[in-house]
Amino acid sequence: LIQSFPKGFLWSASTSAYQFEGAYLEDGKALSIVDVNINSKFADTSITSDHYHRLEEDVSLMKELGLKAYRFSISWPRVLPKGRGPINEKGFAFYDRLIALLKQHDIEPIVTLYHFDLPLALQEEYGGWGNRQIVEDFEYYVRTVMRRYANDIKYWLTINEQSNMFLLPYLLEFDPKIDKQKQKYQMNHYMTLAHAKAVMACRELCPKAKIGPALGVSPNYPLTSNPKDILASRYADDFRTYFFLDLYVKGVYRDSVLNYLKEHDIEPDIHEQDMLLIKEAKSDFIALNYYQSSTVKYTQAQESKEIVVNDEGKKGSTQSEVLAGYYEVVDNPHLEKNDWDWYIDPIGLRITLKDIHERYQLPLMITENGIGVIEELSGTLELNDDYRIDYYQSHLEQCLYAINEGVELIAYSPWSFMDLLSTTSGFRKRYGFVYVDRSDEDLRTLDRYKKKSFYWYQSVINQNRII
Ligand code: BGP
Repeated sequence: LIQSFPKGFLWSASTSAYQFEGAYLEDGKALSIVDVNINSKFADTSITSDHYHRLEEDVSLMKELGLKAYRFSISWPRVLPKGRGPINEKGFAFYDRLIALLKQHDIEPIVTLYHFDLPLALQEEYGGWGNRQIVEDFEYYVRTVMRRYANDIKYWLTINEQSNMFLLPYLLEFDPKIDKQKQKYQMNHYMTLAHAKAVMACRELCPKAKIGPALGVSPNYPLTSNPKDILASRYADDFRTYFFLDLYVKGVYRDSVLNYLKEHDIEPDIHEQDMLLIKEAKSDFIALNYYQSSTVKYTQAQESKEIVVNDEGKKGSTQSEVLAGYYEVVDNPHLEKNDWDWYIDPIGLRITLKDIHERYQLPLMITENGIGVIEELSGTLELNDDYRIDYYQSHLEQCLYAINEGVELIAYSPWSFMDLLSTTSGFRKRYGFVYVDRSDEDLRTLDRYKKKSFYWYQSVINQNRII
């Protein structure tokens, strides 16, 4: 195995606005749907890691880590508090400073345009992603951002985890009067159009930049060699991964999913021009968020079930998804999992990279990969997160195998640069290379401490190889 990564490889790390910035009502920022819908069970969402007030310190840590790139998201309600209309200059000033600092330190910004944080104003006004109006408003937001940063940003990510917004219960708001599945597929159609509008805006406003989606992916293994389980695994791949990628890359609705939508009478409202736009707006690369694999078996269940997330970190409390007639998600006896029932499966990453490369023939980025753990500083203010080093080491090794076999992997951006608010579980579930001194209940000093993995990642970047 060749140990080195390609020249110019983008060693990065990731965060997102609502999980990292804090200051959720400061300097003119308005609330987003995630600010109000997520996590209040554990930690409030107003301060998170206080990055907004510690920008210089945090970028210095990125520099010290040796990052070649940094993935962050722009908060739509920070720059356009009402979702459209007047710009919030103070909100933009924060990103102006961040981008200028990154450039000063030769760190390439990778910008996510949408990371779950729809302006609450648009949800209240017309139902957010449930209304076609969202496509126009998203385009206005994207064009406003792209005009401002046309010369600064080389890599744009459109929408974070369209697939998981679909799967997880709390990332979207639904109208209780309309069938939920129908709404989900309709919202998905509008998101796909919004993504396509962003791609077209990029072609026009930032012709030298590259743009693509950031999708949450897992391979779906069959539980046994029973052909019914094999079929279940293929369908799970269709519904959870290829459905989205076919729309982004090929501009088509996948037949198996379309058939399901027709049979259940939940086809979205698709205009003829929609498909022309979606087809025209081809992505330049595919960004992947990979945490774990999934295993499925055939099911005779008559009723579908949504996942019930294990947010407490009590092993075994996840209630898995069932798609009636197609597949049921089950345990994998061959893999270890963390306290939140997330399987640790580095080989699954190689399988995913190879598979997506072969199907879509586009450059790939890994925009999230990591392990959530309950952690406390020791008495000497150290944190020996060897498990995190092992996790990254083993996943990077699989990336190298994939690269050696022809996969064009251009970036690795683990989750997360620093401890931040978890989407499912508040502050107790930590992912960072840098520890933030706070708990769910107590804000403490909010000071930053480098974990052992920080120094490990620093050497990896420095040597451009795994060590
Ligand atoms: C992804 C999201 C991130 C992040 C990560 C970890 O789905 O894009 O925003 O939160 O998962 O998830 P969690 O925080 O729930 O452990």
